[in-house]
Amino acid sequence: YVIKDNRDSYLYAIKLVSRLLRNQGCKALIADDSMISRAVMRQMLEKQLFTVFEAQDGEQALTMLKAEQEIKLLLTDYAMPTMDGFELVKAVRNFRGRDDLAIVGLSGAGTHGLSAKFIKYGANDFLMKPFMNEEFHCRVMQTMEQLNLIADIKDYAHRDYLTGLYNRRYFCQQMDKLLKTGIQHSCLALLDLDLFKEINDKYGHLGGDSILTQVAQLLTDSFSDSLVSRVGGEEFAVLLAEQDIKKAKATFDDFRRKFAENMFSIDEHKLHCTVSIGIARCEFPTLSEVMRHADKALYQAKAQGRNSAVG
Ligand code: GH3
Ligand code: MG
Ligand code: MG
Ligand code: MG
Repeated sequence: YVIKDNRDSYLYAIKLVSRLLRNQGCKALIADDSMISRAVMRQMLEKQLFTVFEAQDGEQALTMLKAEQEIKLLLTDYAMPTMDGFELVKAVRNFRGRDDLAIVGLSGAGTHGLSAKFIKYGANDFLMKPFMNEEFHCRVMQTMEQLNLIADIKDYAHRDYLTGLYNRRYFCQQMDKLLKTGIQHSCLALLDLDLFKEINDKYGHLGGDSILTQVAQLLTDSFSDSLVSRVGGEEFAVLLAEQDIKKAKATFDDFRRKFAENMFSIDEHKLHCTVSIGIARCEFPTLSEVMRHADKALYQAKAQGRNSAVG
């Protein structure tokens, strides 16, 4: 890329590089029956830092997309043997949404009207062959930027701003889905920090915030394979893949002990905190019932003097 020596193009170059870097590690699939076309596109995609896969027809591409969930970009020709580009796009959109896979359709000259059809079937954009390198570059970058923006927006919607944990909205959505497919083999724990108001009173709201961030880190370190969420101000939920509630209780008792021994810090102050935990089996059909049982157990943990786990 040519970068002229002035401030605007310098800033543009920085933007371009940061966009390109987001492609690093991204997988792209080229579906085209022409070996030459595939080679040309491969070279350009590799320049854009993609890891490139190739398919010679629609059917082969479909098989690869089913096997490889990590492919984020599909470039597909229209005219191919066994399954054409339209059929491919239609079939792919049944299991890969626009928030998950970007598709650019391609076709040779003299096939007017194909762009609209490609887009109707679910492609994000269209390129006429032979294309200019610059147009290819711009369209691919723009399509990827849209995909990345959707990923960013989803992340904002699903995560809690302070701690980076999943938020209550995402937690409820996931739990509703999981309860429908059956998670009787799991237990849900609700964790509520003990006497957190006192921490806020003593160290201020920012001090309290810092503790919440440290708690989130402790939770993700301790339950890396579980769905961990911040479901309220100083309330957290952990979905543990453990059928036996006694074993789940033992796991959370260990965590509670570790939590009480942990040295938290607010600026130069060092302090200990405790947490109360209520555990319920996910054996009820709705989230509100599971939550009600976990909440009841949590209430009991508070009533029996806090710093305890009840299940
Ligand atoms: P208990 O042991 O009974 O749970 O006592 P508690 O003081 O923790 O009581 P309660 O659950 O009623 O109070 C929670 C406090 O958490 C109240 C609120 O000011 C504080 N809090 C909620 N969200 C945040 C937050 O985002 N940051 C900070 N710093 N504090 C928060
Ligand atoms: Mg072709
Ligand atoms: Mg609370
Ligand atoms: Mg509390």
